[in-house]
Amino acid sequence: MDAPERILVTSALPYANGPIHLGHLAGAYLPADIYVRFQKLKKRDIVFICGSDEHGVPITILAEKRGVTPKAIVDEFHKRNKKAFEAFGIQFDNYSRTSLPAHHKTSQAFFLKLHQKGLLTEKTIEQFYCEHCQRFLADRYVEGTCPHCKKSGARGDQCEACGKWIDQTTLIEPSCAICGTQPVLSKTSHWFLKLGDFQDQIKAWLDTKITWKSNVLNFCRGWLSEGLRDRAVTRDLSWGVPVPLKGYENKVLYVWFDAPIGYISSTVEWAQNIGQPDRWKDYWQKDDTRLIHFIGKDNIVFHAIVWPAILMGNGEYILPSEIPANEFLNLEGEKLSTSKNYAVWLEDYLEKFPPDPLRYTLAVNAPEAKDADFNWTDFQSRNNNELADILGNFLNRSLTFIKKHFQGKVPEKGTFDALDTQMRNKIHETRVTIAGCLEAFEVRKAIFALIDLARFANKYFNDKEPWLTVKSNRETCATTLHLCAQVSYALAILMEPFLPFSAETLWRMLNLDSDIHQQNWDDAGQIELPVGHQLGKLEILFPKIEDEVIEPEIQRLKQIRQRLVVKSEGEKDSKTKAEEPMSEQNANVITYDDFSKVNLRVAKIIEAERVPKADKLLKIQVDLGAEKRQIVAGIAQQYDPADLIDKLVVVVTNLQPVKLRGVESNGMLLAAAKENGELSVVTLDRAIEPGTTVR
Ligand code: B3M
Ligand code: ZN
Repeated sequence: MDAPERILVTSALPYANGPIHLGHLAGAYLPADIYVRFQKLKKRDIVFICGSDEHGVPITILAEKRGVTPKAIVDEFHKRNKKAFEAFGIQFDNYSRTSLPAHHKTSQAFFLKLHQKGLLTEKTIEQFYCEHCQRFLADRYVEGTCPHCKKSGARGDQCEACGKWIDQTTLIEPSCAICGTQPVLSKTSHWFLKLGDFQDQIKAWLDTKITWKSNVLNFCRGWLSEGLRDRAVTRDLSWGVPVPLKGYENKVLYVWFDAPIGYISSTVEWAQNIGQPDRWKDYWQKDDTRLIHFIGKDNIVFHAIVWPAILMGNGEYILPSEIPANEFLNLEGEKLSTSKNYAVWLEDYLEKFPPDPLRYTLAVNAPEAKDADFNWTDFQSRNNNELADILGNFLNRSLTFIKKHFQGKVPEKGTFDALDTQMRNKIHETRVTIAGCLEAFEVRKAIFALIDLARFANKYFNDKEPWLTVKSNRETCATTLHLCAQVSYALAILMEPFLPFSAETLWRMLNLDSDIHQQNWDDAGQIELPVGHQLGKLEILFPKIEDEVIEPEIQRLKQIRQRLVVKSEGEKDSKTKAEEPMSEQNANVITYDDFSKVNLRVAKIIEAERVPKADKLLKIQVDLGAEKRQIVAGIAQQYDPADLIDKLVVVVTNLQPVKLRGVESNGMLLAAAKENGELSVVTLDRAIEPGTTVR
């Protein structure tokens, strides 16, 4: 495919009703970020757009459960998710929010235009109404048994168990998600997009997309063969974009109507921020722009059918060029579940580990063609056996050798023998292979090619035996290490899209003061470090991850899995409430013996300080009467170290010690944890000797 004039990349706008987890990253964010970073190194005109999806029922339900406003929810998660993405190196050019007035205006204009063009139709339909809550139950406000697979816990829009879309009135034993009351059917009016009218147009358009991934095309074919039907684009809710029509003052646009328009609003905001307010039009209205939507597979129908129909109906915008949808990521062999807390949350991960090993593991296991699995053992071995032992090892041994035997300066290059030439050619090949894979959205193959270059380079180093030639043939030795320095330079550029933080460190080690993120992709293997160039200070790029830090992560997930098995055996028909966190009631009962295994003691805090680069962690020294101990606690956002001194707290003393951010923690401090992550340390209400048992 010819290079387009410009590229607009979007990642699905995450709902601002919870934190980001690994499943999100693997599907819509990391592959997009890798692609965009690569295209930026290729010096393409490209913009990467995202933002929070701040409307919809998942948000209002959570707000009601917490007794706060939807605005409080989205404010919190917008901020947290934006920060977590940044810390993970996902470099959006703009991260907007759909609750902004500008987005409301754009969405309303879209709606009105379709309305004026006769592409919407009004219908009076029957909907469930909860007489207790006195309102219509939109989407997930109603739950029941799925009419297709007969599993309980299906919601008014979709069944999670079988994935089928549901007409809420067909739910068996429906109940209100908030109060549990059985709702009644009542009449209400809504506007529908006449999607059926777009059947031929959508089909003809999709028929031209022969290079699209088969998962996307098959999914669409399924929908088309059933015949596209009109879809309601308004809802009986008070949170969302108000419907701009008389008589609809109490209704809002359906979240899936306004959310994709959020891509446009976010691009408009980006253009304003860079001081070129009309620039967004180039990306949305010029035919020589390639529009690429990175999404997870659950979003295919919206992006490949409904959204293009809305764009066709509007007529002023280009259509998506590519929709590289990914399959799902499982966790330790089980389906991820946010409501059961069976997930690895990005914020938690970043408290304990650096970003790049996760970027690497998720890229190697990208769920491109089928569902994939993340497990901690694999994560650990990918880091230790591949990043550290292959990539890190090559860089470390080469650069250390140059430091030791060539005063840290890039050695002279002599004549190349066959092996040298092979090594040099391998750099070129790898650059071309990775580029080809990334153009085709094949992140897995691309990262395999990267690690393969490092593997080849290690073998080259071994075969050249520079530790012998340094004495026997210094010119050959210099040539070998000259080439190793050039491979290191090329590796820094080639790894930037995948491992941007390590690429930065490597750039520093090579003593280059330019910005690695601004380099030119095609320089890898072409531009060389000059002979005599002085290397910088060497660092370990990929520290090994020890069993003792991985074990607690494995155990946490295992415990949740066990609890879920007990739960699903024990309560076949009881109703599951939407977004219900694991509560004490449904966790299984333990015996007194189990409880007595936990050793709890009174401790007095004698010292506390922040852990560098971990904004949640405090390093605390406690007095336990007979001994003193160090504990790392995740309370730095609620407590100033100074305020903790002399506090009497409760500590679990017989936990296996762990290392958090490289700092040993020998025990756990008890704290009350609110759902929003806020913590309150458990203290004693009178002076008790440190070391006293707590029961
Ligand atoms: N917020 C759904 C999701 O997070 C939705 C994506 C919107 S993209 C326009 O899966
Ligand atoms: Zn109710």
